[in-house]
Amino acid sequence: MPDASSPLVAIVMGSESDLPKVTPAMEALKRLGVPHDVHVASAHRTPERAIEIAAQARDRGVRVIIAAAGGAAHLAGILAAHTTLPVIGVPISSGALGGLDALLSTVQMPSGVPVATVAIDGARNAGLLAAQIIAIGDPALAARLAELRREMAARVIESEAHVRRGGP
Ligand code: RP5
Repeated sequence: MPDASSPLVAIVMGSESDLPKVTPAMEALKRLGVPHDVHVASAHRTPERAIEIAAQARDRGVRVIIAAAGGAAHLAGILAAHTTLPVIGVPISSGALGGLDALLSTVQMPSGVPVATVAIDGARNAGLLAAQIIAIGDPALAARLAELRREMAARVIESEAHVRRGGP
């Protein structure tokens, strides 16, 4: 039975080796106060476990799933096939093709089973997008997201002043 501390976002990565590139999603969710948990499950090496995570997510109170994988990245797709929760795919750069393989494997879903795919190694945006989806029904979270945008804008404005003063 979900309670107030139950994870709202489940982050799934295909391998522990993906962790450094997935961490920005965790940091974004932590900054915004969105409870989340983390799983390692592979569409190819542990397909039953990946399916189980997707199939159980809604009953655990999860509202959005983030799926990060590299190479022939079928993780987001297999999770999306086993839940109607929104799935955000993060293609991870690795190997000979530098993430283009993962991007195409993640983004090119068949009609009827969507995966919202962010940029290669775009885990931070995946975390922010998950928070924005949840904020549709959470005004306090929406306010924290708006504050984050104001901080970002202030940094850009400050950087312009810095550049005009002569740069680094
Ligand atoms: C993918 O293969 C994983 O998501 C990872 O990006 C890549 C390499 O995995 P390891 O061989 O490092 O476990 O399934």
